[in-house]
Amino acid sequence: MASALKIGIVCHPTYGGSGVVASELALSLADFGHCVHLFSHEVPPRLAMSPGPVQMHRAQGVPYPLFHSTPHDLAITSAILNVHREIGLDIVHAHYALPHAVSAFLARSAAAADHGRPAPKVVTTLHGTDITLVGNDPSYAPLTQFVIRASDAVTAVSQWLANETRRQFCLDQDRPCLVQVIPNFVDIERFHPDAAKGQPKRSRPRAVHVSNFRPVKRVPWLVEAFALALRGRDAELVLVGDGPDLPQAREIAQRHGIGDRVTFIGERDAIPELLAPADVFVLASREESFGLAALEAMACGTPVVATDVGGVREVVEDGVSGLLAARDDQAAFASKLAALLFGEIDSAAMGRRARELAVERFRREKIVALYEALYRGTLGR
Ligand code: GMT
Repeated sequence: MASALKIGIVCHPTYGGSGVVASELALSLADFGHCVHLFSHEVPPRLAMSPGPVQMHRAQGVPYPLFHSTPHDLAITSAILNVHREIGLDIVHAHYALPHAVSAFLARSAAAADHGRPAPKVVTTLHGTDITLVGNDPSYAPLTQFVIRASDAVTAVSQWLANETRRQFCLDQDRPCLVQVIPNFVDIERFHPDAAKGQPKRSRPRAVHVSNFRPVKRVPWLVEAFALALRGRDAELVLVGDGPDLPQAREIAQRHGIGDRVTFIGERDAIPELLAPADVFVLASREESFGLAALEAMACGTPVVATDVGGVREVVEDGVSGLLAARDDQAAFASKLAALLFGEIDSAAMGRRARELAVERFRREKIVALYEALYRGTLGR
């Protein structure tokens, strides 16, 4: 049997996206017998929900009057180094390039300078805005490029993101950087159509959306599209999450006279129970490298209506597991949404196909094995 690895995972403690992927990966690797330590400035919600044997290191740093803000990334670097000195980490896996790949790189450099046990290898997983909105800002771009090149292995969550990374950061022909695609994954037992079982029957069709309501998710645009889809018919839109665009989205619902059909229920842990009974999951992002919430909906047997941006088409197959609309075509988005809400297209049949595709392509065991193989390949064992 292959030996167990000692793995450090560094991530943002976010409700969605990279925080979910990193936490689920940590828990799965621990289930598979590896020794896993997770580093973040807070306990990520997905980790907090699980009794799994991952060792959590909450590294926040201390505030000091000279600091503009508390450099928690330096505290994370120190925490990684402490664990490495104690047990000898094989791998430090950074999720989201900044600041985590920098923390991992510094910890590797410091460990090498110890001249004790071998320094850990650094694996960096790119998630999306760490390349597109944050990483390529001129104030961060040189460092983003450096840590991508300095990592022992780099992965991206979609082919689209891998291409974007190469286009924006790997321009030097003499020093090519390899970016391997390892897509996100879903726990198909927890995210299951049965999560809808036992819930009271609804009187009207329902669309559901889950996000962090940042401008890139275009939640106000989505509420407008829902208003367009209704055209006098009755349906509801349930919005799960919180973030800066929530007040504007609420105001738009009121302005369109659909305040009683749009519900803002805030951040929830019961995501499968919210996704499974819905007729359609909606995602109207301006850009999206993958769309993890869409995959979770598919696993619950709920078809997706989404904007055709970034890596979304690698997750949602247009006409099979959902329907895609051009990014700024609100009328097309609305009519595809209406087709699934009001029975022009059989939402249950499309949902069944969505579930099959989620199981076939993105189930947890299949994708976690790819990470395991990458770690072993990087370590040469
Ligand atoms: O990059 C972000 O916007 C944040 C990130 C996160 O941490 O929530 O989301 C990204 O990573 C997710 C997990 O890999 C992907 O499913 C999302 O598509 C991606 N978001 C964007 O590209 C906007």
